Amino acid sequence: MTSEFLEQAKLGDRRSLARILSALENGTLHINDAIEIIGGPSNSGKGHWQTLAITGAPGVGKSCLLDGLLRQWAKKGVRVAVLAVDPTSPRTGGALLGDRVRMTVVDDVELNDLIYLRSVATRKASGSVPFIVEDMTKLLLALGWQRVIIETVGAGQSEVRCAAIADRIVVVEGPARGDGIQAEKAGLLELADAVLVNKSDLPGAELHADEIRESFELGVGNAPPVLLTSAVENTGILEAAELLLALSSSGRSQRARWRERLLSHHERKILESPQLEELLEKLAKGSILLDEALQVISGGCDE
Ligand SMILES: Nc1nc2c(ncn2[C@@H]2O[C@H](COP(=O)(O)OP(=O)(O)OP(=O)(O)O)[C@@H](O)[C@H]2O)c(=O)[nH]1
Ligand SMILES: [Mg+2]
Repeated sequence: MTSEFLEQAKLGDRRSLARILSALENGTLHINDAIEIIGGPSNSGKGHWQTLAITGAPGVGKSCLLDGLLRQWAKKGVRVAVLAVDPTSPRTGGALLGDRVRMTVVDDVELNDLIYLRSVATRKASGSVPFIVEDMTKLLLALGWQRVIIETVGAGQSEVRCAAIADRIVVVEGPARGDGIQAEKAGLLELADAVLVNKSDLPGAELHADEIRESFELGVGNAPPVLLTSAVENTGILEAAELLLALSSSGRSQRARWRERLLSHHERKILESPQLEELLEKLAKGSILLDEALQVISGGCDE
């Protein structure tokens, strides 16, 4: 049954694709099995990025911006799939419908063949969300989608890790709010390959762009580009779409990103260890030490 759905999904059938992605989400299908059936990645990437994360505070305009960017990319014939991580943000309380309204590009019959939108229901997910996103991304690429965009709110560890699985990270900001660049924001900006300061139609956007550029001057090497955009007035979108499509990785973001990936994979190894239950039992009884348990999980135990 699975192979039939995969076959159909590869031919472009959206319902089959949705089913397969749900199976990954529910843990009833393992990504390696899916890839084996598909016969390996059909998408070699040709030197450009394949996955890009769009991240930033709730309500900065990520979805609206993405709508404009997708339109530009689709016009160039690029096939793009979007994974929106937990669009049921507290701000909008169940925004999947809201996102459908924002993503007007999916109603454009000339372009929507080239676009696929999918939300990742973090509350329903049975495993760790960054891994589910990573697996879904691999599957979409293997099925022939050229680029995968991950939209995630840039707050909270799990969300930042979802961004860190991507080849490139774009941080979306809003106009200045008078609080400068505090620690949490600096942490997110550290991961950025590019920054879009959105809502440039509102006061304070240029000021904030300058603040960010200034903060980047302190680092070594090339600073990531900082662009002003307005999703509602459709300004700066064309430039942003061009820039992002060919975006190279900022050397500066590499360390921060690999740190997140390393932590994610460490966690995955623990959560997916076949001995996990047994080890938890032993730890609870006090019959082994934490170090010993870690050793078993990492395969470093020769018993
Ligand atoms: N003035 C102005 N408002 C904007 C702009 N872009 C988005 N908005 C508004 O900002 C609000 C949030 O936009 P979204 O695109 O949903 O923001 P988001 O970052 O995707 O939000 P979450 O997914 O909930 O984190 C909406 O009411 C938009 O109309 C812009 O460029 N200028
Ligand atoms: Mg959104």
